[in-house]
Amino acid sequence: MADRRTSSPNDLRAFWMPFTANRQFKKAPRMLVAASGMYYTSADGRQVLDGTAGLWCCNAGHCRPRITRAIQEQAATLDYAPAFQMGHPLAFELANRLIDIAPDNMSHVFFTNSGSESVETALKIAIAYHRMRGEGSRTRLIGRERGYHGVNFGGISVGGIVANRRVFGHLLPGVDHLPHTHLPELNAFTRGQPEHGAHLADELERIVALHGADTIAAVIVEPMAGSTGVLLPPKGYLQRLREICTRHGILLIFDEVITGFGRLGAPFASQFYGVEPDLITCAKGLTSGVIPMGAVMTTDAVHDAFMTGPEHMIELFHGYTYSGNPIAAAAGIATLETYAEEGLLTRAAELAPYWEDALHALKGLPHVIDIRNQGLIGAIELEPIKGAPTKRAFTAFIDAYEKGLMIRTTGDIIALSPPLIIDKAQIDELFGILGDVLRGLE
Ligand code: PXG
Repeated sequence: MADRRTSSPNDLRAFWMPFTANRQFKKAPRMLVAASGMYYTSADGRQVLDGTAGLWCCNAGHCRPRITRAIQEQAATLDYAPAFQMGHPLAFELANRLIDIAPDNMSHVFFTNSGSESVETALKIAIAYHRMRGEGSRTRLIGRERGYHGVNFGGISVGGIVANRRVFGHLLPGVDHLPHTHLPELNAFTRGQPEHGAHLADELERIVALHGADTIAAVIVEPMAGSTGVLLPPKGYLQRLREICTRHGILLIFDEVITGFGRLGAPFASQFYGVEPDLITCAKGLTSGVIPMGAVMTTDAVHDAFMTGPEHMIELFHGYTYSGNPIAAAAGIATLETYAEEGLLTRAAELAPYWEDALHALKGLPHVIDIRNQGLIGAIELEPIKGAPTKRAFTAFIDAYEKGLMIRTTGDIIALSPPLIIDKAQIDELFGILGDVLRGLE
């Protein structure tokens, strides 16, 4: 039998890869075989600096011993426990620890296995919440243009990325969208939060006037939109959104799948921006990306609305086989311990000025039309090649990988989100390579 650990499989046909140019990849595969700290090892034996924390998830860096050990020990102690009508201690412990670092108004946690599932869960809780309170007409969901909320039907319905929606039929009915907040003509090359655009939150008033507040269950936004190319909230925007939701009895959901767990310099973006939503979705950094796990956090008010009726009855008909899975919970606890021990949930705030200067020093390089940043996030927007959108950024991605740096691209935007353990020398290394890549672009 072939060695299953081989780094060069000889047949790539069966695996239909997610969000990947499958044919291009299979002609020139990019295989990773190991990782440690800030670096991947490629199949051809090169060290590749991780400029993206995997897919925005490995916030503690790679193969951290405490997390590895916790998973190994848990797998040998209690591998699985039924998630429904049974419990195990680690899921309760992780929920409590999450609430300890969450915004003050959060007090309950529902576990899922991914960001997409967290989004579906939050949307369902929002609609059911109103129903529980006798406001069953509130079923409408409001998302935002250029929003990304995962790939399931609820998430792509409230999401606003056309390629993720276009070929999948009618999606959910009763959904409307706020305008996105990307105003490059006013805000290009802003450091941190842009000055212009808070007024775009008032579009929610227009949507309320159009549909009636009594038909709207929730508004869902990413406090900082990651996938669509790092779109920061204009100053005052999130505050206004919060005020309008409160005034009309609409729940506000922050999708913190990317911003959760220290990315901006506080545990959650809600704390960073000083705005408290009614529900928070998270995943990714919850286990530093090591084991699939997500969560929805919510307030007493939302949770308690369900705690009525006879006590032997299930209050919320929703959940997953792997909700709060023991091995995922062990990974989550070890991850939060690693974050606490190393101060990682606030480290981005310390490094942000250095990061910002290094990133904005790329201004003036060929084709760079905007640079954006917050915490340990950065984006470089490139002028698209006429008639071939995305090609320039994709070329940069391949070239960076070959030069020893992992970046992400979306459209013609390069996104950066390194593990929160990155140090200043590695920031210099990252922007050194990226500068070379940009200077070489046609
Ligand atoms: N919400 C947000 C805000 C996300 O960013 C999801 C939900 C879905 O999470 P799952 O775990 O179902 O993938 C995400 C995921 C990228 C990139 O490069 C972003 C995500 C995933 C993969 C790549 O921008 N975001």
